[in-house]
Amino acid sequence: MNTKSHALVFLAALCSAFALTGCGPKKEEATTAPSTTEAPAVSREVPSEGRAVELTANDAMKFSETEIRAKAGEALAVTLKNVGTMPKMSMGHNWVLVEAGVDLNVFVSDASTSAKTDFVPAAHKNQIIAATKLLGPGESDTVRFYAPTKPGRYIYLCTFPGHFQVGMKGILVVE
Ligand SMILES: [Cu+2]
Repeated sequence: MNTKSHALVFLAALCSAFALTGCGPKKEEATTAPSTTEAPAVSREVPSEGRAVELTANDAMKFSETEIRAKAGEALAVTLKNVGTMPKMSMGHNWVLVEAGVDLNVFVSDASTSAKTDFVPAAHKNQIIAATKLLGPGESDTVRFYAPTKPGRYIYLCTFPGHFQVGMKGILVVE
């Protein structure tokens, strides 16, 4: 009798411990549904909507579009979809638009050591106009931003180590 009630007390304690540590439903990451987020390392004004521009990235380390045209100051909503099948750890992709005049060698070198921030170099955040999340196979992300007000050619790239060097880049032409 005594043992039994002890067991019950123990069980009750165990249950409340679980309740405290949280056994509730876990938040699941959507892997296929497009998500709209603000850029991870950018603190700029974000338009509530923008002209949709869609690109894909693949296992061959190429963007489907290597040139995007926009009007100065235009609100854009760029969606990148990773249509590859290789794991994110070895073949992740993102889309990062940088300011004109940035030393890309330094930028890319710093990006390659920024694994903790998904290869978006925090030290260069002021040079980043927009950036999607780092995407695994089948994932997509949309980033909204205002195109620069100054006409010119702005480089975008994937900052996953080695991808820029093999040509995973393009140009936003602001007119
Ligand atoms: Cu890439």
